[in-house]
Amino acid sequence: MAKQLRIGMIGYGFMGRTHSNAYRRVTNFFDLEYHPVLQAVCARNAEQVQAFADRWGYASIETDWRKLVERKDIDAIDICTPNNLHKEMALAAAANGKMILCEKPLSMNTAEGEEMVAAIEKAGVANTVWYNYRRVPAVTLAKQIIDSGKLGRIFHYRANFLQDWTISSDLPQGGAALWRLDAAAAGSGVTGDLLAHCIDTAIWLNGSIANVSAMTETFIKERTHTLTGKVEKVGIDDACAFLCRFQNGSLGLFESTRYARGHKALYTLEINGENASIRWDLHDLHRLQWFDHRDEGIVRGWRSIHVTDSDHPYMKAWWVPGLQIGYEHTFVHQVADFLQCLAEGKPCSPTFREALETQKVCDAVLSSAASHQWKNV
Ligand code: SOE
Repeated sequence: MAKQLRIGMIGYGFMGRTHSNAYRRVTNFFDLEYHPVLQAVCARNAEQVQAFADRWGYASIETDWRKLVERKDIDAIDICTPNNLHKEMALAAAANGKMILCEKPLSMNTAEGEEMVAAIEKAGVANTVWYNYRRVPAVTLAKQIIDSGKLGRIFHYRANFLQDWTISSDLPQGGAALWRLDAAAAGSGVTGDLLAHCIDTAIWLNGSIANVSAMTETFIKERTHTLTGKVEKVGIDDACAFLCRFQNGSLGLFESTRYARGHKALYTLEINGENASIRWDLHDLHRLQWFDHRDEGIVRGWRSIHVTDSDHPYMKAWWVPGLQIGYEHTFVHQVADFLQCLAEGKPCSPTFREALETQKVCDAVLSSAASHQWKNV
């Protein structure tokens, strides 16, 4: 008989949908001791949250998240709200002994993140942060290849996350869909929203970042605020680029913007070692590009590995070799890993503590951009 993990989710936006889909599908594909149960979903608008609950199969609703975290019939709280609410919710959930799955980035800044780490470690509750791109099979495969030492000494790490959806100056800031443009809700712009993904993957693949030199720009300085109706200053970074040194001596180059016309979610990464290089591109997420200098000269070149074989990470659980999976599956993988770790009594990466490392890099990036100086992480 499966053990139940009763989920109470707060928020039902884009991430609420990806997480709900993952909870619903995970046990159809993965053999797990724990099975998620969609116990309750919480948001302020009763009518809308009920409609969400009906669509996704949640057994009940709440309109006050404090009630949700106190409920005895909930084992884990999933925080899918704007970033400014993560800390308060995580502290309350931890105080009530709940496990926590928190959307990225962990917090608004390092200070908040430290409080959250202290609280969950004191409570001793299982926790994870949804940095989903680690769990694209091709990215997990990159991790396995790098860890096997095949690349040799690492020289360079390069990552981009490019979008174009905020170019119009008519786009307001704040409110349900556009809180990412409001510094009070998001903490930062592309640094916390997009580069945080790149940084999380980079630290996972290539180790800690020692120091950074960054520049940011806010191209549209004022936008109407949805909540006040007034034209207000924009406090987020629209674009950010930074250089860094990793602890292993390699050099990093990162760029993110929401002003790269034509790019919708172009997350790319590349790592160059003395023997070999790896490239990956979210728009072609099931492929890993591989170049090995040790191949015989006349056939040496970039290989495109179609990461769909049953010996590739996660793929055994899905269809048959050659048939690819996509974006939503990364969230299914994260739930599968969380439940598996729970059964084994192990932490599920990235934990709050690991995600705090990303937060520290984000803070160093923003501080470097503001001061025009290199900053240690
Ligand atoms: C923003 O557009 C966004 O949805 C991010 O918030 C996500 O984290 C990223 O995966 C895709 O882009």
